[in-house]
Amino acid sequence: MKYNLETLAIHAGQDPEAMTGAVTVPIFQTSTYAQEALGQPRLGYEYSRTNNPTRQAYEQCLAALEGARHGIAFASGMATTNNCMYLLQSGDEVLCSDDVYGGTFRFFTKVMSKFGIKVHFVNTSDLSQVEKSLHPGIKLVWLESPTNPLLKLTDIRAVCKLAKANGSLVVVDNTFMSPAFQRPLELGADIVMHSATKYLGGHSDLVGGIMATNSDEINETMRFHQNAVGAIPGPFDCWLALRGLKTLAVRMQAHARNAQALAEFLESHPAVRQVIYPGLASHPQHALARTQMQGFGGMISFEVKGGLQEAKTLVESTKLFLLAESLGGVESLIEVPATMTHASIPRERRLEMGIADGLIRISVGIENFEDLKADLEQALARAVSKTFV
Ligand code: P1T
Repeated sequence: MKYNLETLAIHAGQDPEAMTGAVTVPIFQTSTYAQEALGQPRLGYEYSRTNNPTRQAYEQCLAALEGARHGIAFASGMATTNNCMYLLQSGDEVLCSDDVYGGTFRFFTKVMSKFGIKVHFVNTSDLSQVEKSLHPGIKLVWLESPTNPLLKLTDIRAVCKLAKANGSLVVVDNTFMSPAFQRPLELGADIVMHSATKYLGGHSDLVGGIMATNSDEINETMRFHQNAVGAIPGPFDCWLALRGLKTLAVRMQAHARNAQALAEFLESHPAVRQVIYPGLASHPQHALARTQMQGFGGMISFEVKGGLQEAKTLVESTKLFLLAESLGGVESLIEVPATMTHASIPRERRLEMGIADGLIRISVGIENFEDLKADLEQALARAVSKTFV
């Protein structure tokens, strides 16, 4: 029987526990497992870095949601990115979307460069640039779509075709969409990865990462490195993530409903210069968003009239929108990428890419829409002087 995402989120990998029938997967908070005899573990569990039943349930569930055969969990989104790099050899090259999470940019430029991996940052929204930049040395293409924080989209299916012809693997960071709204493996990607800290966990109470693939070969290599390198999540964090997954579909609908209405409100506000949200007709890739994604997500970026000072006043004036890094939790958050999540990108490069000093990013939570709108309304009034309105 083939089940739909909402059902898989609640049942995949989550049969009642064998001994007691517990309907919720228990937290197997153990580092090791007693063996029947020398070299004979009971059910294949030997040591929790290698395998743990709570982690396994979470990995199986996320894999099912992404339509994948395999899921592999890590201690954070960055640990997942790091482990994907173990698929490469020194001397290999990577083509990466130019607008990515600041930590991803920092990792590629400051860490991987020391190990002989060269990363080329390209506007992957422009297929001709991807085509021009691919060459036999590029072994891996790293896509973020929508990007963080400019919400640029990449035509994943088209880039996968180009990459395949070049013999390159494609990894898609699906953090902003979650499998509820976008399934990159179905579009041809080899690996889909997440910061599980965000929508998968959904409650801002854990840090985690996870990837999924249909390739047995990739699974074997990555699982070997999961154990050999050891950046694994603990059983309690896996349990929290699994608990989060159960409500992923309903949460994503609520995030997207609020975000669409807030984006429209912001776009019509006289103090707002520009709003970026894939669900707006004004988004340059709105048509692609409609075909590639099943929802537009909960992230909005916008600029208020004025500059950094107005942005600062605004983010310090909201009461429900908490001034904090991160995203994807049930509560609404607000931040300034230039000085927070993307501060690790040099200013000239940021400006060149369109991340203005005063750009504001909001992660729209699932609170009442009217309350969220009123909060932004009062903060906008405080931030932007009448001369700009
Ligand atoms: O924080 P961590 O779980 O290690 O995930 C890193 C990461 C990877 N990919 C994307 C698209 C991300 O947004 C992140 C983390 N991002 C934030 C903390 C942020 O506020 O944007």
